[in-house]
Amino acid sequence: MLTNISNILFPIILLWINFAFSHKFIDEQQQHHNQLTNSTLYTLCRNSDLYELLDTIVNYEARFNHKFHYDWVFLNDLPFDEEFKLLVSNAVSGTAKFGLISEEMWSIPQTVDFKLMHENMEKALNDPEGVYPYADSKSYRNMCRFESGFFQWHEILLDYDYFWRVEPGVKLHCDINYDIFKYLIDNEIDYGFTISMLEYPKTIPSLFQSFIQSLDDLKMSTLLTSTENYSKFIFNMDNSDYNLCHFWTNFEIGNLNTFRSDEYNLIFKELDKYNGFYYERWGDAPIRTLILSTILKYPKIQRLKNIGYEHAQYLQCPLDLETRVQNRCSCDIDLDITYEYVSCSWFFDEIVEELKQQNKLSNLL
Ligand SMILES: Nc1nc2c(ncn2[C@@H]2O[C@H](COP(=O)(O)OP(=O)(O)O)[C@@H](O)[C@H]2O)c(=O)[nH]1
Ligand SMILES: *[C@@H]1O[C@H](CO)[C@@H](O)[C@H](O)[C@H]1NC(C)=O
Ligand SMILES: CC(=O)N[C@H]1CO[C@H](CO)[C@@H](O)[C@@H]1O
Ligand SMILES: [Mg+2]
Repeated sequence: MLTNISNILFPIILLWINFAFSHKFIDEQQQHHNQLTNSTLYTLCRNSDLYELLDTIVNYEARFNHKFHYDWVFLNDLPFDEEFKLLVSNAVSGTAKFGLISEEMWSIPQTVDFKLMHENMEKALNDPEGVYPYADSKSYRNMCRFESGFFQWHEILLDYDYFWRVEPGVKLHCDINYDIFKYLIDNEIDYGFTISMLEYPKTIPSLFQSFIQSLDDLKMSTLLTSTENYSKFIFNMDNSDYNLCHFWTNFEIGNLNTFRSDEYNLIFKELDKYNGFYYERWGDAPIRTLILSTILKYPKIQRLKNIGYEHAQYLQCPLDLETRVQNRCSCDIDLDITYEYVSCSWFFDEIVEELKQQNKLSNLL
C-alpha cells in the first residue's frame, strides 16, 4: 500500500518541484533580460573571417557576454553562408543576427571619376617612400565609407541604441564583470575607445581641408575652436592643421543615436561629397574622430583605461596592478601602447584633464 502511494506521489512531487523551479528559473531569466540595455555587439566581416571571428567570439563571451547574453549583429556585403551562421550562432550566448548590406550603402558613388581614382591608386602603389596598407583596395574603401556613414542606418542596427564594434581576430585581455553598456548610459558617455594613434598622412592629404570647408559651408565652424568640445584632441593650433590623432575604431562602443544625429550626418554627407574615400584612402577612424571630437561635449568621450584590448599590432593593458588582478588580465604592461610615440591616448588624457579643470572653474563661477 505504502509503495503504491509513493509510486503515485513521487512523480507528482517531481512534477511539482519541476514546475515550481522552472517557474522561478524563467522569472530570473526574464528579470535578468529586462535589465539588459538596448544594445548589441556588432561585427562587419566576410565568410572567410570565420575562424578568426570564432576565436574572438569565444573570447568576448568568456570575458564579458556569458553574463549578459547581449545580441550580436553580423553584417556583410555578400550573403553569409549556412555553415558560418550555424557556427557563429552557436558561439554567441545572445541572439546572433545576420544582415546583408545593400549596394546603396556599399558601392563606389556615381560621382567618383574612376580614371582619377585609378591614377591615384597607381601613384600610391609606386610611392618611392613606401606604400600604405590597402593602397589599391576598392573593398577596403567601401568598408571605410560604410563604417563612417552608413552602418548606423542598417535596418538591423536601427533596432538598437548602443553598439560595441568587434573585429575578427581581436582579443580582450581582462574580464569585464559589469554591464559596460549600462556604464555608458549611467555616465552619459556617447563614445568609448581604448587605443588611439596617429594616421598615415598619405591616406588623407586633403581630409582636414575638406573638413574645415565642410564646417564652413554648414556654418558650423565655431565647433572647431570650441573650448567645450574635444577639438583640441585633433586640432593643432600652432599650424592650424590636423595632428593625425584618431580613435582606433576596431574597438569602439557608443551611442548609435549620436551617429544618427543631424550634426553627425550633415558633416558626414558634406565630407562624402569630396570622394576622398576613393581618390585618397580616408579611413573611418579619422572621419569619426574629426566629427565626434567636434560635436561631442566633455565628458561624452571616454578612454576606457581598464579594458585590456589587443588588435594586432597594438595592445592596451591596464597599468594598475589591482585592476589586472581583479579582472584576471593576461596582458603584459611592457607592451602597452598608451605612452608610445604613435599613441594619442596620453594626449587625450591631458586634454581631458584640462577640460575637467575648466569645467570645475566654470561651475564655480
Ligand atoms: N563584409 C566585408 N567586411 C570587410 C571587408 N573588408 C574589411 N571588412 C571588415 O572590416 C573590418 C576592418 O577590416 P580589416 O581588414 O580588419 O582592416 P584593418 O583593421 O584596418 O587592417 C573587419 O571587421 C573586417 O572583417 C569586405 O570587403 N567585406
Ligand atoms: C531600442 O532602440 C531603438 C533605436 O533607438 C528604438 O527604435 C527601439 O524602440 C528601442 N527598443 C527598446 C525596447 O527600447
Ligand atoms: C554638440 C555640441 O555640444 N556642440 C558644441 C560644441 O561647442 C560649441 C561652441 O562652444 C557649441 O556651440 C556646440 O553646441
Ligand atoms: Mg582589423
